[in-house]
Amino acid sequence: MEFHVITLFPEMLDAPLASGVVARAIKAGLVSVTTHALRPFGLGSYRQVDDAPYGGGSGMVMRPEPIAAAIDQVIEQRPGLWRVLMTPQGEPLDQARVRALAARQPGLLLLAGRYEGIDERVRALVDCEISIGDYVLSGGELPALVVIEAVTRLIPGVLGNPDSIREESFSADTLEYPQYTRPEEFRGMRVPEVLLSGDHERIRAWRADQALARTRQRRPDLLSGRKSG
Ligand code: JD8
Repeated sequence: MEFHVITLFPEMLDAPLASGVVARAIKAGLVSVTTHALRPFGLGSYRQVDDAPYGGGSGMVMRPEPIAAAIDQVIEQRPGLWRVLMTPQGEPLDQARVRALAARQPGLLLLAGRYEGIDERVRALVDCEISIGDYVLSGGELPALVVIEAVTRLIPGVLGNPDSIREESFSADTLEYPQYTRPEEFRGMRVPEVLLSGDHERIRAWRADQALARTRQRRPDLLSGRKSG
């Protein structure tokens, strides 16, 4: 799977891609991430990529021509990439959408903007628009990294243990059960007796019950689409 990112700040992607699951997947040749600097596509000797909004107002808007030129160059190199605009107005990212993105071959072209926004006509140049959540960020780079990490985790061979993928797909509709490791007692708080019992059926039932109770308490919205919820 290939990820390409068009951005004014390619260096913002370096550190997050240099460690952890994504770094390992890159080293193993399971994914590649290529950043494409937008600045060289800017207009004039100042390589301008933004301009004042028609109709007035504060802040600058990204001009469409540099973005179009960058997209065209990447697509010429790599036809078939699914073009994704990162934007607060996009479809909300959830695990189902991550799975759908992971199925796009040969990969994704993620467009990470800056400034107050992007010229509306850029929407005609992409295949979909995605938001990572209802909060304000300064640009699309962190959202692009979120997409890269979430999608990479689903690529076969990236996570060592296939059991964890199955458990994670379960935890997309309920929250995780409480987890404990050593010591048995920490600052007066004991590990629940059932987890020390060695009774695997009781443990399984306790965890299922805890996951459901915690989900009801904290995220009832996750249960609303459920048959037995
Ligand atoms: C792309 C520019 C900043 C957006 C004024 C300052 C996604 N979930 C999300 N939150 N924020 C973004 C996001 C923000 C961006 C850009 C993504 C490009 N900005 C602008 C409009 C309002 N701010 C995002 N995905």
